[in-house]
Amino acid sequence: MQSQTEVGAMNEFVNQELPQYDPHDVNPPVRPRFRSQFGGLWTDLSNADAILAGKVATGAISPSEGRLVGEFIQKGFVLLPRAVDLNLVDRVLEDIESIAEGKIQRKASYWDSTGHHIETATRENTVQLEAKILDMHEASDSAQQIIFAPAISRFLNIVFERPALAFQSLGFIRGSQQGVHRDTAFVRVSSSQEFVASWIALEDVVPGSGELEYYVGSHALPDYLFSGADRWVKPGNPELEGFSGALHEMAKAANLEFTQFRPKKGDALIWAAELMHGGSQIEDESRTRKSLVTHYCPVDQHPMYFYKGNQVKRPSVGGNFICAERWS
Ligand SMILES: O=C(O)CCC(=O)C(=O)O
Ligand SMILES: [Fe+2]
Repeated sequence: MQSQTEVGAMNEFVNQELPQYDPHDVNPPVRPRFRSQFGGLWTDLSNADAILAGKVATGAISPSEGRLVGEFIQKGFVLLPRAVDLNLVDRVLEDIESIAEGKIQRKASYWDSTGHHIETATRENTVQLEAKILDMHEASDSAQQIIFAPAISRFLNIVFERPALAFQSLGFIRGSQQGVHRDTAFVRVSSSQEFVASWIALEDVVPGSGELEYYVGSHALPDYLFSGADRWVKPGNPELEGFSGALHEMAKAANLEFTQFRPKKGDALIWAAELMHGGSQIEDESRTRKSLVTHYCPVDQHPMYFYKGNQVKRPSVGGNFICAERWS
């Protein structure tokens, strides 16, 4: 037996009024649809609220999980305070130290005065401009423990309705200072809207450190198409220069709130593929902003880098899976 509260979750949808319709028409008056022409998760469907209420009513998820997912549907992100055990965060920090010392081999992507590089991670290059340690989750059990911490894993499984595949992670020691973007322009997955990202704070984030920032509800704004039609941006497309500015304009025209994320160590934020976000300018050069960002899709989907071959999906924590890109 379900409790009254859970069954009650469905009430407002049971006798929902239908749009005006002609009963003799040969087509139905209701057509659930995705906002994006490229599809999405069930949380992106026009009837997501009814599906969510149904999950609560049938006991598939708890009322408090329902509230969390409701927020995600509406705002395009959700905060999971203290999602990760602090001892585990310390172990991930130790692994980052081992990566900087070369005891664990990982690549870092960074910029310097001579351009962009992807090279073996070192203490020096991991603090360069826009430096990220690539796919540390593949080499670190502790990283897998935190990217699939129980609260994160549960949330992923609810929005994906199946196990998650962590297919890309970026370890930051300093703020990224990346302009506002939507990950759907760059992160290529076979079903382009079916992924989310998590941002796990590896330390308390302080003002001026280049905080993550985002427009609340911006995932629901229209698709941004490159060359008028494309989901993904080709490297070197000159439109890329105006991308960030165009997104700021769209979000401002819709009067969306722009927020900076100042989490405590162990807090996690999960955002939808279409949320507009970026890294703010670093005001205080002495500040680090240690964080781990991970992109996940449902396990039956493939990141597009699979075309290179040799990639495998390996079982990981909580019934979820991991894979990683091969950087040659
Ligand atoms: O952490 C940041 O500053 C931004 C990271 C980001 O946008 C991403 O990895 O997709
Ligand atoms: Fe991003």
